[in-house]
Amino acid sequence: MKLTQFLLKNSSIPKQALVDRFSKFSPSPLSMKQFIDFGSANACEKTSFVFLRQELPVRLANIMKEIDFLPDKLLSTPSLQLLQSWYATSLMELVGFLENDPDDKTILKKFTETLVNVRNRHNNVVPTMAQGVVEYKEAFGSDPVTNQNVQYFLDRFYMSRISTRMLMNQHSLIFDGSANPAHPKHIGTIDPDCDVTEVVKETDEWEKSSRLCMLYICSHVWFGVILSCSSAKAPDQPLRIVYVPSHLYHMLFELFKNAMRATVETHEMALHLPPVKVRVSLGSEDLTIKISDRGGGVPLRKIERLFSYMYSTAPSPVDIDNSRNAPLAGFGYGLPISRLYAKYFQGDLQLYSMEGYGTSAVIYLKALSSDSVERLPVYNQSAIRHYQTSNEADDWCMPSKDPKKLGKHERRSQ
Ligand code: W6P
Repeated sequence: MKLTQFLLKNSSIPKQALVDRFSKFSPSPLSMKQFIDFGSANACEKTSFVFLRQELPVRLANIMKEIDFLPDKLLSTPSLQLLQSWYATSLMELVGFLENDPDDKTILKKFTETLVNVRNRHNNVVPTMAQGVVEYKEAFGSDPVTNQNVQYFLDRFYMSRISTRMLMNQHSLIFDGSANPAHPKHIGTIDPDCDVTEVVKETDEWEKSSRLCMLYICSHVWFGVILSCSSAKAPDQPLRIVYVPSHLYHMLFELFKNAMRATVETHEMALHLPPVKVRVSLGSEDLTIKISDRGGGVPLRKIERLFSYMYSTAPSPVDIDNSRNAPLAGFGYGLPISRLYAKYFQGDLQLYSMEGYGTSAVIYLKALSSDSVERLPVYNQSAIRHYQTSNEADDWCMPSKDPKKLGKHERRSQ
């Protein structure tokens, strides 16, 4: 009997033993070069299989350990129970391949099928987790400390998910035997010559033709996107990097959506909307994309919230009542997850806003494939410390809400 079947049938072997065993390994981040090597001339399905049957359980087990640190009241929600069962099942299915012969072609085929199964099983992880957070928030509220913990966890949890999906997609796309006819040069999801400017144009086209065309037509207002490119070394050349176009598209789409929404909402009566300006620049280290709108901006105090998982799920009734005055309510997970995509290969996504004027969203990507290495969470003592010490009081003074109390120097107990 195979180990998987054995484990599935014998609850006497606790799955916890597997989680413990594989969480002791640190995940091994791959560079773009390694991703490309797995799928190039020297592509070897056997090597990829031997790597993944160990690495995927390691990445799953590392994050499963962190799930255990969530508040009990969140863990006990049906959403989190379901989600944990998906992780446990997938871990067991993958571990089942550890004792198989890598030279057996049928095993390799079965492994690819399993990867597709695992990926599909986890398709709804993001909304399921979000549902759990909503349920928790409705029942127990959302204090700053919980928000901070949930933020720390979900950034790591979703980053882990992005990474395992990347691994599974690469293997299944490269070794399913058929090249990508639309993009013969792509290696799985990676474009070794990703023309960033082209992806910007595609995103803009899509955004205009779908979501906002109603607005354009109804209000007879036109607004455009002005795109400029610059490269220090090779002016007028396409700006190319090794990248995953779908990740770039995801980030750009989210930022365009927000920029256009802000523009339309702050210029409702205007005949001409100020254009969204995009600048792409390739330097020796960074490929930077700046998307600037004149949509009225966001006060600094509220910027962090745009990235908050807890404050952006299910707007409270107050937000709904104020929705006319709160154009930026209900952002969902778009921004925080876009930032994770940027960070996944050592980039970043930042917002610079001037309240009363507009906002610039900047995506930083690594220009060199040798710098593009996966950024992965690891379950270790420092991670544990994060979950255990965040109940301490803040070490910065609270500004007094009531100026009359100034000078009384009350000590607030936290
Ligand atoms: C805004 C708020 C925002 C978020 C992200 C990107 C652009 C913008 N513009 O007003």
